[in-house]
Amino acid sequence: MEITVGSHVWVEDQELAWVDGVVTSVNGNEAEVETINGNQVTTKLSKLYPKDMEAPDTGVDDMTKLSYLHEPAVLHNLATRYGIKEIYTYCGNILIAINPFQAISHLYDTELMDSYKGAQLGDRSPHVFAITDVAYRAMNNEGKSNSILVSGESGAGKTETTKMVMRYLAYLGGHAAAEARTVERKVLESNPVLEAFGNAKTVRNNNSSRFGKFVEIQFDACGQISGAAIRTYLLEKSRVCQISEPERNYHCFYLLCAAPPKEIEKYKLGDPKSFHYLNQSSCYELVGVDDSHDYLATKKAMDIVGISVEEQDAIFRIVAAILHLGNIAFALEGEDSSVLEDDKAKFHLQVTAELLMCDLEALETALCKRNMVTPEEVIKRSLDPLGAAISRDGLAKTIYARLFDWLVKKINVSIGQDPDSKCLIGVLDIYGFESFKTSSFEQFCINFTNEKLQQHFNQKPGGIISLLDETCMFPKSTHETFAQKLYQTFKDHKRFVKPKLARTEFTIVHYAGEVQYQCDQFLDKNKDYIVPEHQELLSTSKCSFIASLFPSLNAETPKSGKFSSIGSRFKLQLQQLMDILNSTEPHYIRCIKPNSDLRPEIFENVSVLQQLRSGGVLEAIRVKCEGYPTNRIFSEFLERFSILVPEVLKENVEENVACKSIMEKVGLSNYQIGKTKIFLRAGQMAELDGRKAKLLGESAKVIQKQVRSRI
Ligand code: AOV
Ligand code: MG
Repeated sequence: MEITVGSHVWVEDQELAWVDGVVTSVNGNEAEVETINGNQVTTKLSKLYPKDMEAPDTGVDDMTKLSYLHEPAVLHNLATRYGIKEIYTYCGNILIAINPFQAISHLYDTELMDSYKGAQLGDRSPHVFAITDVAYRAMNNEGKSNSILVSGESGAGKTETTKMVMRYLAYLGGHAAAEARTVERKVLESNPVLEAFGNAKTVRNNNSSRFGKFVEIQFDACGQISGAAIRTYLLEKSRVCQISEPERNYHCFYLLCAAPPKEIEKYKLGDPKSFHYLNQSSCYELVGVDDSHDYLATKKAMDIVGISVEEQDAIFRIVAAILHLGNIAFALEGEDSSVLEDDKAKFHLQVTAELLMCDLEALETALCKRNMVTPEEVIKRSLDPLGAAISRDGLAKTIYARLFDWLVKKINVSIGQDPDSKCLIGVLDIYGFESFKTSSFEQFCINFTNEKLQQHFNQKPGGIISLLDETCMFPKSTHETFAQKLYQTFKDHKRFVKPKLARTEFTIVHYAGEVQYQCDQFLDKNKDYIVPEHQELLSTSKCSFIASLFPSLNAETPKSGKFSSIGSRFKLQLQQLMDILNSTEPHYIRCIKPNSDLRPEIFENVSVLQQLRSGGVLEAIRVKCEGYPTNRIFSEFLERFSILVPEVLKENVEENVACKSIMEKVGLSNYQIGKTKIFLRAGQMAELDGRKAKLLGESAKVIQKQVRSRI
């Protein structure tokens, strides 16, 4: 479209990303624009985008309905809709969901579910229910597995969206008879259980998933839910022992500290502030969350998913034991040995042993000493206080990780698998892309997953994990030698950067932005290692539940003490996930976080745009642009443009013929006429609008002239 004086345009802006304005002068290939925020901007004509002055005030529910399909229009449309609490918008068949950070009334009511059942995509306003309905119908009609992939950065709303997908699937594939309804109830109630043990408050999200989750819902030939399998990916173990301001440890610890007095007494708990694993951060409570209520709710959910009262007791005994374990502090004795620091430490040692039902002395020895195996004999070597604390934290992390795995396994057994199911719908909810002040191995794995899903992975340095494994197996390695190897291997890779002056840091240019990783704990965190003494201690626990978490080693399980790589296993799991996903028909939901304050009604253009760009939404739009990005129903098209060829309306011709005459008159070709709509190439709509504006401008001048001449 020709941009002339008076054209309404979008121009780039540092603060707002794009701002609209009016062209006040054109000089060669430059234009001067007066923006609505009062600035005079001079810019290249090629950097201006036309603004659709006839765009509806309420936006359009599908980006493909935008008259001009370009970045500022997309952004403006989302902002407009967000302003009127329309959080969902289609971009073709991708659903964009912008986190409202507030409950929107009736958005997920049963009545609404009724109305989406069987409706075609686009018949009703955009919604997760609509996408899920499409997936469900496709599965039933074509007998093929489908999957719903929910992506977005941390706090964008993936987990909440996933829960709505699952709720709607339970509604569609649910059973009429109450006694048969247990399968779908178990599927839904697995969420609060896993969230209690696998979610925590982070800087980015008060309920951040610290594990990835793929739920495979199985259906029988009648389209009813007949089973489900939950797969989880790499729980962030380090959080159990180490948290930083203003984050929290896993929810379950706080829930238990807020349990009824009987439980508090039984587990010898008290103020969360008195526990080392919790008091490293001053955040204990979450706004809008009642931990004592959630404790009871979690237990109820555990009942539903089939975790017995005895098992629940053992689970919370372990949670309490971990808190006490964390309070066992050590002091230096002699030159390099350690002893319990004081009476307080002794008390916690005793409580830990009681709760874990293991021998007190054996526990102390397992924490403070290590067996050295020589060809001749086994020598007990003392650990210094730091070594003992590391040993203690290692034990806590191992117990917690095993507990989490047990929960997942138990839920799977309880829900049950349907071996006859031919079709399934997979729902993927991973941890979102994140970058912190200190980004370590966990962030690396999380971002690696996101890359893999974005399929930008090919351009990323492959082989970081193999290099890490190699380093881990070489006895003299340190994180410094690992960093050196990285620098050497990837020095020419365009997505790998060695920061200036860095000795143990490296930067990766991810699809969603640059992240600087600190190598210092990569080696330790990659080692899936259980100290043989810890294994021995817990496998002989008098609590059969605990002993079962540490089964005695046989030939099949890797030998304790031997290196097995967390990174490699994770990579393999991810590959398996990709294989499953590739065998399904995918549907995409893109969650967007509108602001980093987690507050309602704030829409930060720059950040949203960045997410749209990195998440491939704009890319998808560009692809669409290569075809026929814009379409209009004949009558709408005529209403807008018949002014260009007024005769067409008088001639009483067919609507499609009238549309053709308009295009011919303007000299546009390459468009398509459908049954009810005209399909336009990118820019054709703008061209038509330009002509119209010119015509209106000329007629305005004519009128002005006439008025003047009369004066
Ligand atoms: P995430 O799963 O994408 O982050 P969540 O689904 O946990 O993000 O959403 C974060 C918070 O945003 C929730 O706890 C809600 O308070 C709010 N929220 C999200 N979606 C909605 C909605 N549809 N309606 C109302 N509030 C919502 V992470 O797990 O951190 O990657 O790793
Ligand atoms: Mg989540």
